[in-house]
Amino acid sequence: MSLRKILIANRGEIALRIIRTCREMGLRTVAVYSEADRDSLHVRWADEDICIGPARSGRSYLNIAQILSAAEISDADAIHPGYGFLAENADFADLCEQCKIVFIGPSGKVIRTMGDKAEARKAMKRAGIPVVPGSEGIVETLEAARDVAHKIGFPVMIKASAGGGGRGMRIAHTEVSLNSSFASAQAEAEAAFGNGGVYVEKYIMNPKHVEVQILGDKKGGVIHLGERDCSTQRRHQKLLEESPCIVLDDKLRRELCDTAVKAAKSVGYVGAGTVEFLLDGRKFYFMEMNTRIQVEHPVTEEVSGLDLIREQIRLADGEKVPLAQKHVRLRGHAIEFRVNAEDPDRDFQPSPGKITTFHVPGGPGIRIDSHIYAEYVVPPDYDSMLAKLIVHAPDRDKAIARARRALDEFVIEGVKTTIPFHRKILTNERFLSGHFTTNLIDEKLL
Ligand code: MV4
Repeated sequence: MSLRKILIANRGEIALRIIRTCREMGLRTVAVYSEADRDSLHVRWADEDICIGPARSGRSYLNIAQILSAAEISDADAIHPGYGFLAENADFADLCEQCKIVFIGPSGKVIRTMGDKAEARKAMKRAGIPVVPGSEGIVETLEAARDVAHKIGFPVMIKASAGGGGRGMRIAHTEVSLNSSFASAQAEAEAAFGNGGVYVEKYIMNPKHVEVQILGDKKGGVIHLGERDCSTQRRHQKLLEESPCIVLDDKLRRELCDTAVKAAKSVGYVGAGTVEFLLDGRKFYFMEMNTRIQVEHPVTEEVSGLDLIREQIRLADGEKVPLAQKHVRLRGHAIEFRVNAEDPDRDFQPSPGKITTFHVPGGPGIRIDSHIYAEYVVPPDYDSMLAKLIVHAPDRDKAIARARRALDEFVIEGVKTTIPFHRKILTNERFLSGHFTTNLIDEKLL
């Protein structure tokens, strides 16, 4: 290992998660923090800490000059960006390289290609990866959008090329609705991303959202660590994720995972990444590639037995993938529940404030990744995730029983949380059957 000191350009549970692995690897850590995070555990746990600005993330956790200065001052040789903030900022990855600081993630070039969804679609199509029928790249005019729609048939989906996460996205069931939604998708994309480019795809009704975890090294080696089913979302926010996806049989799983490996190899992917697919019966289509460690990575850690942060650091340092594909063993079933400071009875409104009681579940097969503690004040400035509960058991039924037990033990007082909502999901018949799709929560079927 040529690295000695890692700066963590993030906060909250993921900053703690990265520090934990660094300590196990004997690496020194540098925390950066905003004025709102002075009392955070990541500041206390790191070997060194540097304040990088006020609460507003634009001036702290997204402030590239400030973070690179902190790395320079502390003599860090690498930066781990975590997820969110600068994790998928290609310019930041390039600047790290120019400053001779190792960016723990793929190259700026790969981040840039995958960040442009129309570009990514083109690159994948060229590599022989199945994509949803649709336009060749950006669609500039309503007339061109109509031509594509007539070729592939309605319903269609208009998507922002700079997007992801639902903004600048429209569904059109008819030509009349396409006429009005095309311009509004462009306008929303321009407002949200400063880039009004949109493309058109066939709208897949009731898909499953299944994603494959991959690891790639600098020698061109790529392996997968199985899939996660992330279909349980509300307004494009994931609520829980699980592995494996139980509607896949061995043959379909092999096809899906091999396709993800092929996709990663085609772009020379280095590091940990995720290839997202829409699954429609036995057909699957490439949707996006995430070039970061994801919130839900612990689900894959539990079934694979690997430490994905450790692997990210090793791969960034030029080492090979940790094992051959044939030696990857995926065991049992894992589910992650995101516990947010939100009020499920009030349309999931954020509920920041002081935590008065924090009692976490324990026992076999339970993992909690969290940065909060009793008396901690949840600031209103950042996302509302308080904790992740990850359960692991020999099969899905046992994982669900374990989750029910753990959610009953879990006590967080002082703020409203999504714990009661998770208890309710675990009584929903469609969820229990495994045959739920992305529409389960948004259509108020629950
Ligand atoms: C789709 C789709 C159906 N057909 N694309 C949502 C977020 C963005 N990354 C892409 N998304 C979708 N793209 C086609 N051609 C349905 C969705 C979608 C969705 C995807 C995953 C998880 C939840 C979702 C909820 C609504 C829509």
